[in-house]
Amino acid sequence: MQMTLRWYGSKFDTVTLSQIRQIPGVTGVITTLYDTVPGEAWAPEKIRALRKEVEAAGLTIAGIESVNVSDAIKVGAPERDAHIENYIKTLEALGREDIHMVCYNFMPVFDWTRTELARKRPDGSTVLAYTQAAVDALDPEEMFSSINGDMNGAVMPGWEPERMAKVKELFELYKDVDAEKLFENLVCFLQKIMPVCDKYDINMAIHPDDPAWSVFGLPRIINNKENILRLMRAVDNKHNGVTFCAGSYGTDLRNDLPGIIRALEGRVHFAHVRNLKFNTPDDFEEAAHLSSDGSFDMYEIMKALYETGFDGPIRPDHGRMIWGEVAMPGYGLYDRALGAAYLNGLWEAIDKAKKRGI
Ligand SMILES: [Mn+2]
Repeated sequence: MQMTLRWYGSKFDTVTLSQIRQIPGVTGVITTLYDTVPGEAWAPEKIRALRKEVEAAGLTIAGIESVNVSDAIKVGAPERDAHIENYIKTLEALGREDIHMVCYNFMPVFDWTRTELARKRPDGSTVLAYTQAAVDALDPEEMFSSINGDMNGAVMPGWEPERMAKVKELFELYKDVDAEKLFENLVCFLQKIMPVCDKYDINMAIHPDDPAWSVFGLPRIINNKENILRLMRAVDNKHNGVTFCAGSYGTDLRNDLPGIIRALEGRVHFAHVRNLKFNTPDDFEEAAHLSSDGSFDMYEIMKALYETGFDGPIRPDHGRMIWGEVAMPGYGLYDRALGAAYLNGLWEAIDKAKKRGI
């Protein structure tokens, strides 16, 4: 595995590449071009410039999170074919820059959903949190304004104001798209991009839905073992793979996280490893990465990755806001650096125990 950190680019991130370079064991970043619009092809020279910037700091681009899929592709609108052609051009350009992992999601309208971006924990840190009662009491537009007020001036991916201004239109677009239709559109998209992925050895890694159930009546299709295995079988190509995100699959306590990893052996191309603390089954907050701070057994998650031969990029996920840091919620430096060190420690212990036959 390669330990990485998500980085939003020098224009948008409060964390610098030189800070990331000093986290022990972190050798790469997961990044993207933030001034692109889903459906457009990325300019090869911008990818080249981004790569040069990252490499000049002594790091590599370990993968892209994300090349976003347009709503037209998700709903099967008339512009779909043109957008898929552009997606293919983007993949070609990434392949030529020696980038071989692309994360994406197929969530309708909203990317991840949280109801609070700064819930206070007993240790004084603040974290992202979700409570179903709050979602049930809100309509989607109110949801956006309540989240937007709490972003520390940052723009969260998937929650861009221009996009949220059109929430009503977006809901309209998805009104005839049920889970089955969405799944069909996903399969169609993957079948069309697999040849270019084969040519450039690009591992596509679908991010699960977060939370792992329907929000505001919108369909969710990547949320448990059965559904993700169905997608793996529907497009049975190694390049059709998965981002294993502990904090997303883990929102549903019925999901057995190490079991999902083991069922996906050979198809997990990227891992987001973080911990959640459940107060009730539908109220959770993001915890420190350590097992003891949350509800997941992080050792078993790392062991399942190790034992299935996982060799892709991995990153700590949302961190708590600690030590007075002001940053994009979930994406400060300090707690994610602690997370990376902890995950590296677990990996080293598992690796040495295996090699010594313990
Ligand atoms: Mn994730």
